[in-house]
Amino acid sequence: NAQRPVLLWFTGLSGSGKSTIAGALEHALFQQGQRTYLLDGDNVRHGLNSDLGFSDADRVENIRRIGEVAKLMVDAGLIVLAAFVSPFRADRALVRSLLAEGEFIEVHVDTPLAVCEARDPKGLYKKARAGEIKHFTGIDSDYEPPQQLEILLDTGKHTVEECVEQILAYMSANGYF
Ligand code: GGZ
Repeated sequence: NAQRPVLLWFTGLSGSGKSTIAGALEHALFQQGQRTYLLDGDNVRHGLNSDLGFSDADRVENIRRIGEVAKLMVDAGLIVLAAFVSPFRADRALVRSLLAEGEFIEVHVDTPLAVCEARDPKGLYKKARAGEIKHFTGIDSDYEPPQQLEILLDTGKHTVEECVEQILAYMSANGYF
């Protein structure tokens, strides 16, 4: 029952639940004995990409580097989970193109802006509305929803646990474990 290495790419707005769902999925995979690694802003933007901000050009470079690192981890045999806003379609397509067929699963955490803004767990939307943060995704910077995707998570209708179950079902049905 060996695992098949893959990159699960979570895209969605700030506050959409990407990291929460990816973290819960990683926990479930760990319980099954799978070897995983979770890449997110907390372990990438403070280190590898600490020289990058949130201009369009910096986001492009952020995603490019993460894609290259994730590819190395997939080559090492891991199930890699990446949770980044990754607002631009072309950047997600570039990461997809780095990986072999079936090694990239794009997951859209499709939480409406109004819901993310109402949650505002870090108070960032409030600051963005006040003009204290510039280029904030959904406010004054674009988010391009996926057209090419493997999994759509309707977080308005489903709990975190149900979203995790949906992803596990996809992975099982497609022979990842
Ligand atoms: C979007 C921003 C911004 C701006 C800071 N726009 O909810 P969070 O806090 O924890 O997740 C967001 C995170 C986005 O970093 P990513 O590396 O995922 O972005 S990208 O893929 O676009 O490169 C948010 C915080 O950083 N944050 N400023 N202007 N999110």
